[in-house]
Amino acid sequence: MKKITLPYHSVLSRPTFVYGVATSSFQIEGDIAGREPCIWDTFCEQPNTIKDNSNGDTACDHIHRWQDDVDLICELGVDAYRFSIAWGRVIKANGEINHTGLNFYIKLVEALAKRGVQSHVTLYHWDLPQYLEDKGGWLNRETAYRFADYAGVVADALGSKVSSIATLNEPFCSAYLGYEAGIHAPGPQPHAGSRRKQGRQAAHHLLLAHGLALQLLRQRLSGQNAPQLGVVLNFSPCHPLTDSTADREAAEFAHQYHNLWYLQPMLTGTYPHIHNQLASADRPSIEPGDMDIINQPLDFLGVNYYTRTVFKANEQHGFSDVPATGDGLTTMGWEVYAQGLTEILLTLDRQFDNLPPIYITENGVATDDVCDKNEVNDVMRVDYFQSHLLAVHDAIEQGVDIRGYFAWSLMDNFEWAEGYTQRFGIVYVDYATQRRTLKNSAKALQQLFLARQSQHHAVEDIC
Ligand code: IFM
Repeated sequence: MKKITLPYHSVLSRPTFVYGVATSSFQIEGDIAGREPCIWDTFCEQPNTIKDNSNGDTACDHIHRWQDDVDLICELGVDAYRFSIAWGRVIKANGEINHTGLNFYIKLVEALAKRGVQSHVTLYHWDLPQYLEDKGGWLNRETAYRFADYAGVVADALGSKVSSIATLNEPFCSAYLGYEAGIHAPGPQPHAGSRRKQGRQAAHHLLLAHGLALQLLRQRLSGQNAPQLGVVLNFSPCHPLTDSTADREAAEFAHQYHNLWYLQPMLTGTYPHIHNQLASADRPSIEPGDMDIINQPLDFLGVNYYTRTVFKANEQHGFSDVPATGDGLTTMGWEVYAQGLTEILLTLDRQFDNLPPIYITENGVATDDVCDKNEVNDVMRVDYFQSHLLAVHDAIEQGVDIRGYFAWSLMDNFEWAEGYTQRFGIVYVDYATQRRTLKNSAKALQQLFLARQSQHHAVEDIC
């Protein structure tokens, strides 16, 4: 079986570097009866939205199997587990708290803590309650205020028990894929302006939600047990297809549109300058004071990285992406491009002098896994983790402050518009029986984590 090895002097080998695995609520929980329906339940019911016509009704049935899943997480030897809370499992349509739902997360966090595993919580990983979508969803400014209310409830219940709270996961996907490209829930809305306008408006309200929630979390959670507060964003280096000026400008436009549109307002209170190049009808409505609310201090930035993106000029939209070709693509059709992780980390580090410490909050690959006699030999995933961990090492060596790494994902799960056709897990899920099997990549990571722990204990003994 292939192993993952790290340079032995690396920060990545130190006990203070946090290793974990990640999931999200809608992708694994199931149990729709225990929560309010969300935009993904509605989206899955529409024809031609999900590749295999599936939904999240059962997913990995984590709600019923969470104790076994906690055992699995602990068996891996991780320091931390990153998961999200389903807003609609915690706040009912009438605004009351769903105590059964909230207790589920409290029990989960307590069970992890008992076994020495940190909880890293994300408040919003795309499952907006349908009752809020019915009032306009992220196109309605009020949703941002409801998000802050929800954040307050989670802060009171869990704030002192978790290591970190991230407001949003990948608002790019919620805004751009959801409203602008229309391939994710809820899809573009009739009578709400151009798609670009909808995408930009949704993004602005997500940013506002982030700022309002952070202000409130910061007020309520201080002192010794206060968790680190931050956000999780996805990044992909944007490369031009050719060296032509038009393609290079297209790649720069895409970089600002996709990578900087969220981080820059959070860190500086300003949108990237292509904001001014957009037609005025496509720009988001911004109220006085919004940018100051969005610009809150961050304790950490979560970076999700999967691949790079190549762009070419497109007269109508300014840029269009060029699908990857060639050998060695993942089953998502994505190129394996580990050096892109070092590149984007350095780019951000050089651009923002107030960049907070970074956690790699997602990194992983979908492959064609087959479970044969209880073995899944996912060599490509082992290689992927190996090369991307070395890319993190390179970024650290060049001065980027990176504190942890979370593999995406703990287990195979509902991959949004791809349904269950894509397997990102380090644990194989047989959906017919819900049986979990450690893939060889899980065993390789396990060896790495356990060896690091025993090294640490050995040093402690000597001291
Ligand atoms: O599965 C998703 C996750 O929900 C968000 N980041 C990207 C992953 C892989 O597409």
